[in-house]
Amino acid sequence: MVENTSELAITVGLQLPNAGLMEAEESLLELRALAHTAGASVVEMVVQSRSHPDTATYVGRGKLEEIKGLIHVHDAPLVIFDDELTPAQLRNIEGVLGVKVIDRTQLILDIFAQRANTREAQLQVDLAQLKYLLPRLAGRGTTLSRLGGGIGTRGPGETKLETDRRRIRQRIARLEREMEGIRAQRDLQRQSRARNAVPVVALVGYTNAGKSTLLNRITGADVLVEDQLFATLDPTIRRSTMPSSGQPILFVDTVGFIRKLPHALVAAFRATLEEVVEADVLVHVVDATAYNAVAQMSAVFEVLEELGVAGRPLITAFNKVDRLPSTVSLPDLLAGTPDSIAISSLTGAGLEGLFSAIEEKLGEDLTYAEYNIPYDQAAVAADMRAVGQVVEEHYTEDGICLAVRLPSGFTQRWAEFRIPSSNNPKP
Ligand SMILES: Nc1nc2c(ncn2[C@@H]2O[C@H](COP(=O)(O)OP(=O)(O)OP(=O)(O)O)[C@@H](O)[C@H]2O)c(=O)[nH]1
Ligand SMILES: [Mg+2]
Repeated sequence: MVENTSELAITVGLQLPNAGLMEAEESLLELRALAHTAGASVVEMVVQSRSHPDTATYVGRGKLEEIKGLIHVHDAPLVIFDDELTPAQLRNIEGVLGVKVIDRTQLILDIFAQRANTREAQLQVDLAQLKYLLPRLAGRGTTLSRLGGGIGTRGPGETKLETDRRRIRQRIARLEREMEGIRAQRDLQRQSRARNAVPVVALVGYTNAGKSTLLNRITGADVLVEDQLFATLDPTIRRSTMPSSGQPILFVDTVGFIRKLPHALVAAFRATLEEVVEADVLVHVVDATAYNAVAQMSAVFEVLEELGVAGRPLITAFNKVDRLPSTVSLPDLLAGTPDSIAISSLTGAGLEGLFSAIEEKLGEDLTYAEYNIPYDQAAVAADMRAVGQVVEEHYTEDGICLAVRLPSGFTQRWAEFRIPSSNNPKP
């Protein structure tokens, strides 16, 4: 859905005191890549060094006049700011510049809108867009007429975003109800997976790190792989088996993260990201060839924290080592990150190492307990034997008595069968 004729755009960012010029430039380069993904062509990148963003206009007034001049020089109809603007900033800047102004959040939302091609993804993006739009409607009577086309105006399944507050609220409520239905459906699927007692490994990481390539490589899946930001929006779950034990295992590929990922989007994608939240182990896929790999890693951790899974067992997989530039020291990367390994999803190098690391992580947090399982639920005992390490097993009048070490994800699941005070770890 990318336009044939790309919109010319000027990007604007700030260099704040606690950030180096490098960081500001990296952020703008990434903004340029995002703009390109959305179908814009960046003709000029403006950076201003400031102690803090101007509350009224983000950059200073003088800078704004300078940008106005650049708009004239390039005949550029679009200006993109590198941070989320407040409703007031957006209004003021549009007033001065007189062209379409969007911020990083809107740009990311726009890319998601272009790429959403399942009902669930569309719902989630719609919801995020409407929530972004709602507080920004006031006083934009004239500029709203521009919601006719181009970047920042696309909504999935809609030709035109609603402009009336009351109707937007109604639509948000309706979408939230519909999301609730999808969430319930996903819950059921997860519960059935849980009953099947298969551990889940989620692939997480920065956009374009190679998560989908890794999933395809491991499971023979057929997920779209592209040298583009946000190729994947919908989670894909595929079954594989541990090469050593034959133990079944599920891999989940999901949406990539990025710096300054809009909160509205994280919130809206909650249903999708539940798959990550429920995972037993996270594999953090890092593009080791990225010039800003370390910054990308911390951006990923920020989102993991927001999802409440920062403490989950995690393996870092430095990917794309088949084409590592000479400037990157792999030993340094590995030494600086606990539980990390080097892989190439493209060539398959290092994948046995990845599997053993996963196996180790899954086994690390085994919790010992004793369970009494009624005979009419013998399937539960079979599941326990499959995922855990049985220490002792005998049959009583009431049922099957199992002393077993289970991965922590499973202890909660079978808590109803646990024999009270049987949690003292056995030597
Ligand atoms: N050289 C090399 N390229 C790789 C490797 N893994 C992935 N790539 C390339 O990196 C690009 C992004 O790969 P994807 O698998 O789509 O990345 P992703 O993490 O799923 O990206 P999003 O879905 O956008 O979050 C593609 O062009 C892949 O071919 C690798 O090990 N080596
Ligand atoms: Mg992907």
